Amino acid sequence: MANIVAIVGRPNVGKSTLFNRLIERKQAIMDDESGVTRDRHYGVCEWNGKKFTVIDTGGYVKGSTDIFEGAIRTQVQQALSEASVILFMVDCHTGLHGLDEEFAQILREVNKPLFVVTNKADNQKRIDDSTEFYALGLTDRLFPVASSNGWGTGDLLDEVVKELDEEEEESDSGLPKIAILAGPMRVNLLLSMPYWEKSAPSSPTYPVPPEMPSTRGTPCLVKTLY
Ligand SMILES: Nc1nc2c(ncn2[C@@H]2O[C@H](COP(=O)(O)OP(=O)(O)OP(=O)(O)O)[C@@H](O)[C@H]2O)c(=O)[nH]1
Ligand SMILES: [Mg+2]
Repeated sequence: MANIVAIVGRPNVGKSTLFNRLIERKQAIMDDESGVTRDRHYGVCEWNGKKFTVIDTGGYVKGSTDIFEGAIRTQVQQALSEASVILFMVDCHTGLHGLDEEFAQILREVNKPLFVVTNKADNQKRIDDSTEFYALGLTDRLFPVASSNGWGTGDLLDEVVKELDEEEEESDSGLPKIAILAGPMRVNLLLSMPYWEKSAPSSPTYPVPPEMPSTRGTPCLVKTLY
């Protein structure tokens, strides 16, 4: 199984801030405003020689009829099913929130290694206040961190990598890749894309290398999807 760590939690707790720190890039948008992340973001983290994929998700709001919040819920469910380890992020500055409790109910049904990450532990008082999240009854693996400056993230990662497979990632990026070898018409049909040119610029189309085996028809494209 691929080594995938998903960061989930209610809006505005600092999921994207932790994600960016883990992948050491400012890839996901971080903001004071809630609901900034709407899609899943994938990146690669390496810790103690182990490479793994990290997923940043949108802030989960249960039961809302808002169309965007509904879409975020779907994205979060997908991330939970892909993940091998789950980081449930909460905010120890705001304290235990009703949405944390609602999300905890969902996580109780997911049988995967779980860590509660109490973010915004910027000072000793907040570190101490983090213990209130034991009341969620999810796990005793609770880690106060300050994602904005990285405090505590090393101790968290030390434990997270223990849950990951030893097996090395096959690709350099660690991201899932699908190669499709076929004539353009067939692949376009499969992907419901009118033209290769209209596909995402980040998923390039390559000419078939000469050493690739031929299929019936005229194989001419290898597409790598991220
Ligand atoms: N004080 C403090 N603020 C932080 C910390 N980590 C993140 N923040 C702030 O919290 C706010 C929300 O951060 P985001 O990373 O956008 O939060 P998010 O959970 O991804 O938010 P959504 O995408 O809306 O769900 C931003 O203003 C961050 O700067 C931290 O360790 N300490
Ligand atoms: Mg975000």
